[in-house]
Amino acid sequence: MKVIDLRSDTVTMPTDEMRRAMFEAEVGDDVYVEDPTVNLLEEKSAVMLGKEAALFTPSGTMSNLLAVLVNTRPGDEMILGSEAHMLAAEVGGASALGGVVMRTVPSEIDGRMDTGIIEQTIRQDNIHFPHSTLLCIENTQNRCGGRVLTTEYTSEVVELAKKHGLKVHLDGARIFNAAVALGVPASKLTAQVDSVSFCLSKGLSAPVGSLLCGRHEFITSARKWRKMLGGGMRQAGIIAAAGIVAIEEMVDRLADDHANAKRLAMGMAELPGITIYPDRVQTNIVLFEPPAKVTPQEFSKLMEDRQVLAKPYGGRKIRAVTNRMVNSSDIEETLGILKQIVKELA
Ligand code: TLP
Repeated sequence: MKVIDLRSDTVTMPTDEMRRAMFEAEVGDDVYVEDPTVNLLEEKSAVMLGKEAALFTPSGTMSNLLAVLVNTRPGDEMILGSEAHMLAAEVGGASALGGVVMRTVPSEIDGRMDTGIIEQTIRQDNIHFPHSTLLCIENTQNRCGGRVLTTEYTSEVVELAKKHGLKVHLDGARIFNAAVALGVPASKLTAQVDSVSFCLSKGLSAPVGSLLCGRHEFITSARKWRKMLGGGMRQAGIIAAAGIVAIEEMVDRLADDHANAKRLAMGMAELPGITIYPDRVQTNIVLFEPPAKVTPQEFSKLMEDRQVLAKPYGGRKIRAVTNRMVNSSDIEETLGILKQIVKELA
């Protein structure tokens, strides 16, 4: 029986075309910037996100950390949302390796931070205070349920940061989901920020990798930091080749994941005891709460016993992420299974 894996879009397997491209990839030593396939992936990524340059890294976590390391000095303060992935799930790297204080502004249900609160949070010049040097935003906002930040909001935040001399880094692990949801090119959502990271191995289905994009000097500095972190890769064109297929062929299909997520949420809304807000589902992430008599852990175990995987996601929440390995009939099957579980619990 097929396992319907909704734990994350990171579970997507490379396509046949990716495997072919990997097999045929022309490679060189990327530490000498001599891998033509890595160079091509970096050039194409920079263009797609409206930046001067890009750097291929092993993970979104490393790309985000590099943005912190380049833009801050130990003792500085960075401002980010209380639900930011960089705060919640990147092992405290900014603090442990960058010596940076992470100061939060509440993440709203729609993934934004209130700009008034951001402004109050930015430090004045005072001998006692750390310097606020970096503001981080996330699009789509994972822990708020894949919420999309608009171009207007991004511009507003960047303008505010500029006014106070802060750099802005965008954790765009799922920026192409945001672009597809809004029907705009990704560059429209990223042109304003100083740097942006995005992931190849989530909905885009590549096996490994992330890109960090920004100005030439920024990327030169990030390249040096990447080496220090042990991220200097050699014939990395083997994996970059799959990344090129990901950005060229896999973006438009994200709309299917979004439609499946919406259908899943709408179907769940009809099940007694499940708390879900289908209107909040904009991309491929569905957050819901199980009936009150079970914990999220117990409920996801009941799902797992029936071959449907989803993750408890803090508090009462469970997260289901639609992805290329799950089609619309799997979604119907999931809804049937959930209906059965809810009935048995009643
Ligand atoms: N997110 C993963 C992990 O938390 C397990 C997931 O399943 O959602 N930024 C955002 C917004 C992310 O969601 C993630 C990964 C990252 C950065 C980090 O990327 P990786 O996993 O490549 O280090």
